[in-house]
Amino acid sequence: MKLTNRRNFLKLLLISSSLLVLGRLSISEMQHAQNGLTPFGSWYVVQYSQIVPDILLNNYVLTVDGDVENPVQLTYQNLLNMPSIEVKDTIQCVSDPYFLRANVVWKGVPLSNIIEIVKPKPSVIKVVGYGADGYTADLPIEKANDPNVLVTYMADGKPLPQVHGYPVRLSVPGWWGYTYIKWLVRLHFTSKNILGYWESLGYPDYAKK
Ligand SMILES: Nc1nc2c(c(=O)[nH]1)N[C@H]1C(S)=C(S)[C@@H](COP(=O)(O)O)O[C@H]1N2
Ligand SMILES: [Mo]
Repeated sequence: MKLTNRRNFLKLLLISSSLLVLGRLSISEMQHAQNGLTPFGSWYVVQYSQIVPDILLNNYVLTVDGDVENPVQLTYQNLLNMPSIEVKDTIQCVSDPYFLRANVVWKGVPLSNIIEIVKPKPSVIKVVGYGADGYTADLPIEKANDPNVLVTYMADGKPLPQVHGYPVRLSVPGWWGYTYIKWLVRLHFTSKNILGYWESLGYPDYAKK
């Protein structure tokens, strides 16, 4: 092969192989890349046990109780009927070397709206959240009132993938991933200084990144 032919051949090879790579990206993945979002469903998974709860929508109930005037039990449909917002966010594990983070658009009900409904007593200092896997994390009441903290039921316009907390999780923009309780089933308002799972092991209770 002549040198120029060889160059052209190599060029062609390069072009066709990059086309192949492009061909593997779906349209939604390209849109994600444009938005700076992590391809849907391919972000990192961290959980403290082997259990991945399998929750049926019809059985789903979020219990909101504790030192409140008006405890409530919210079904999935109740949550869908409440005002919601979308927040673009980076979820990031506290032990992230570089890959335990993902850019996601969350959709859900601001926790502050639920706080208005249940009316915590003035003595309340914490909200302790429980996952169906037994996981817990706590939020100081000031952070719970942050309008971007969501009781989340969608990621990137789709229902949450099961490993990421289907059907409902908490998202806490600006704070470490361990506060983003997956498979969220209970929010307990308390006047005691209760610590969640990682918080009780020494991770910051005020989990600002
Ligand atoms: N129920 C439950 N929620 C949880 C956890 C868990 O073990 N159980 N792990 C937390 C931690 S440490 C992180 S970093 C994030 C990871 O969320 P992801 O798996 O959706 O990326 O979930 C948080 N929420
Ligand atoms: Mo984490």
